[in-house]
Amino acid sequence: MPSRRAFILGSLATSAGLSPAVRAQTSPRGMSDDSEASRTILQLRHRTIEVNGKPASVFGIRQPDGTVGIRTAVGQPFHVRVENRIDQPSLLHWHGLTPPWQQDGVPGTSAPPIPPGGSADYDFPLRFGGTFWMHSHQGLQEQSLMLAPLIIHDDRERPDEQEVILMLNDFSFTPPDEIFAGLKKKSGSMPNMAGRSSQMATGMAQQGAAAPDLNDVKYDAFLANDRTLADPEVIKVEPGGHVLLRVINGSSMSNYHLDLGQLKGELIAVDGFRTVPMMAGRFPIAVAQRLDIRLALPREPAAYPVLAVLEGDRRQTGIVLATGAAAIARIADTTDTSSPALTLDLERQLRATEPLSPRKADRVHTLNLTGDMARYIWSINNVAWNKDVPPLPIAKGERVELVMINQTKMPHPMHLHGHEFQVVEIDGQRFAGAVRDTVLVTPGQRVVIAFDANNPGLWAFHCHLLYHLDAGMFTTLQYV
Ligand SMILES: [Cu+2]
Repeated sequence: MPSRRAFILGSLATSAGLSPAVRAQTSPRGMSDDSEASRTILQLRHRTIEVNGKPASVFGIRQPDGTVGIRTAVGQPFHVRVENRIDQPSLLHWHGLTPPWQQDGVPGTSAPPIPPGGSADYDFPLRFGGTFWMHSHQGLQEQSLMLAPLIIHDDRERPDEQEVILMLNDFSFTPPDEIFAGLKKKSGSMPNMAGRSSQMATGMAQQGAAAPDLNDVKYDAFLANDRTLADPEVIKVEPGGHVLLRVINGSSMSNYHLDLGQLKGELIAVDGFRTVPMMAGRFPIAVAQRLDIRLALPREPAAYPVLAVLEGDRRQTGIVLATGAAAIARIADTTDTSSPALTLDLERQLRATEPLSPRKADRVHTLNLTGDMARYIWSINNVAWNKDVPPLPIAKGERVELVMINQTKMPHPMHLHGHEFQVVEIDGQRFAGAVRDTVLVTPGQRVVIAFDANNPGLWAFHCHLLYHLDAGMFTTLQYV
């Protein structure tokens, strides 16, 4: 068993209203006071932001001094206490990290949720640096912004580089459970979904067939660091300076094209893992993915919008990088023309700088991504997940390949917990692609990922579109 001296003890903390006692109960045994003093506290809280001129009740993850999320460094232990200060159970998943499975934060799979007033402790080593994030895996809390950046600094950073974090979110004033109920109720009858129900009967999508279905939730706003383009965050940068832009797509359902405008950026990592650098002005980013992009700013004072355009749509959000006293022009929240759907063109070109060692797969699981739009049921191999679905068997030490075949007309960003994987094949073409934790599988296409079974336990594998996940596009893998 991996080190687990202080994993989730949420179940012990069920006596609500007794936070000091709960804290005492959850303190790991045998740990010194020094060690406890160095523990980073994350508080799950209610907060209010303003969206489209109206107050919006959302969640937030803050340290006691107000710091959002966590910035730490490789070599530091991940030594964290999560305190639940909201009025409902919650549990955080450390997206992209490889903790012991009991600390992975998936309710019902890794650990019970933390009750209101309770807390849970996390202790594990950080194996690698990069741009990661944390989000609730409890119910639909992620839609209400129970999420935050999780940045692990390492030696790829340059001393003269200014770090800029761009967190993207989709936002609705409709409560998430009503959004979900609406999707279930309306999916067969909405005018713009005419014909969907018959087409979506399992497995009808084919490569090159009709246009994909995109954006099945109609959002009120798209946020960049909690703000819209009506009042975007303006970040001061140095003329001629260097920026490391860490983009996190924390949206529940929305994929984007990141648009650097007149700048070009050097993509150096995806999902935290280094890739052979690539210069471009536009990059696709699917739900839950991250992009690390280096920018070299021109010497003239100017304002540089960094925008994210919703795929298949005209709506956009973003931030502004401003040098000196540059005037900031108002940026429209729609573009002139609709953007295309995300493709796998960039994914095919990405190459990991530290690929998995070449090896034949010891085990292959084929996972058809399936769905029934009429009933809004999403599934894997036509099984919508429930507690009776057995975990996919694998064994410790194996090289495992997961073959994902998207038989639906929607794109699915598929996420494996607890392991980094490598993209090794798209539509029959083998290559040593990016190492990452979330890969988009577009309609009709086949994507193969490989990983080493080096972190035993019970692990989630699922579509990261929140309502697809909740509707059943989820399964587990298990080994000891
Ligand atoms: Cu999906």
